[in-house]
Amino acid sequence: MSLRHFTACSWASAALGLLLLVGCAGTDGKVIRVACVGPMTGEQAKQGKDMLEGAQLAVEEWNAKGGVLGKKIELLVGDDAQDPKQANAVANKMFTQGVVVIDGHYNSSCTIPASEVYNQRKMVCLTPASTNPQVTDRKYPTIFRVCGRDDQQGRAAAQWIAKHLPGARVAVLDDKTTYGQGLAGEFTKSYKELTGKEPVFTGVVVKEDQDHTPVLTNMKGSSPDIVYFGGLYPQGGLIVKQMRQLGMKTSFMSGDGTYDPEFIRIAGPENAEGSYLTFIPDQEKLPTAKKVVDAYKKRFGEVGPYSLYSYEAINIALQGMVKAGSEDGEKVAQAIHSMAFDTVFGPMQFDAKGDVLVSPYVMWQVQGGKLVQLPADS
Ligand code: ABU
Repeated sequence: MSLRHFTACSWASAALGLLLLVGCAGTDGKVIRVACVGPMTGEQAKQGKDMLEGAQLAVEEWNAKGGVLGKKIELLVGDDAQDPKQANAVANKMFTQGVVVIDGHYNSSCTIPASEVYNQRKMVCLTPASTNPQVTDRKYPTIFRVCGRDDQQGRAAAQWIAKHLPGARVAVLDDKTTYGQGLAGEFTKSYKELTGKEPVFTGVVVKEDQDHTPVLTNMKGSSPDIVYFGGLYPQGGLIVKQMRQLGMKTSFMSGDGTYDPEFIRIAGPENAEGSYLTFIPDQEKLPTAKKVVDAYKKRFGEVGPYSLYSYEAINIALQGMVKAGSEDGEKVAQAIHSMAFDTVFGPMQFDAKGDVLVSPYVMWQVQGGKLVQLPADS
């Protein structure tokens, strides 16, 4: 497999220590280019690495079987640095490179603007991780989402609180990002519907800040029993750490963007203990995933939250290409819409918007310094 990496502005050494080799020319027609695009550098680089490893595994498997349409698959890597403008630039750069399939992005705030480019250029894009509803609500025919949506996971969190902590005083924080604000909004909407109550406090953290104690001090004055956070693990970890430094015993709940062992490391295991996070059921325990999980661990080590979604984003796109018998983005997308896929997550099909038909969310909790899936009835 040939692996290439660029940033939008300049060729540079890659996040994973890979060297850049690509010029500005498109493919010579002898290979099919696909790209994994996400935050390969910066505080979310762990997510980019997870996505890339999943994509690498899938491409290696396809190439071992002879590739697609008689051609080898070439995997390019794009770093959007979690920045919407950079995401847009990388999207355009991928088009000029002759890339026909995008596995990305991670951040909804990147996938949404970049998918304007992919839609215009008729490139197939499957995001493995962007959960904001807008990604697919625009109904662009070549844009797909392999994971679930924030209206689903926000509601799952609110249902859990309504059932298990009915008398709790609930605060809501978000990080003002497309994802964080959207998720907190979906949670709040469902929480109000289900309980008839308002949050006792709402506030925002500035993603770029390291010190969230001003807003947490304000929140402390409302004496919340639990805070729901719309945002990602770097900020989630700091919020929990700083709540404990302020002497707050307030429980913490968040979503898939905080679901990562890095959350526990940043917060500190004692501080994170008991925190709740919504995510899918344990993917490593799925019988359908065993072979791929074993291969992934042997090749890369621990499976990340979105490693396998990235793996399947590539597989689905290439199966669509085989069925279409063409690299044409519109034809591949039509094929994907018409197909049922056997994936590591089980059977997968897409609705007219490009969302998966089934996307379960369950509650996880930090117990003994690890993420543990709670039983369905707990
Ligand atoms: N769903 C978590 C990844 C972040 C995002 O959707 O923006």
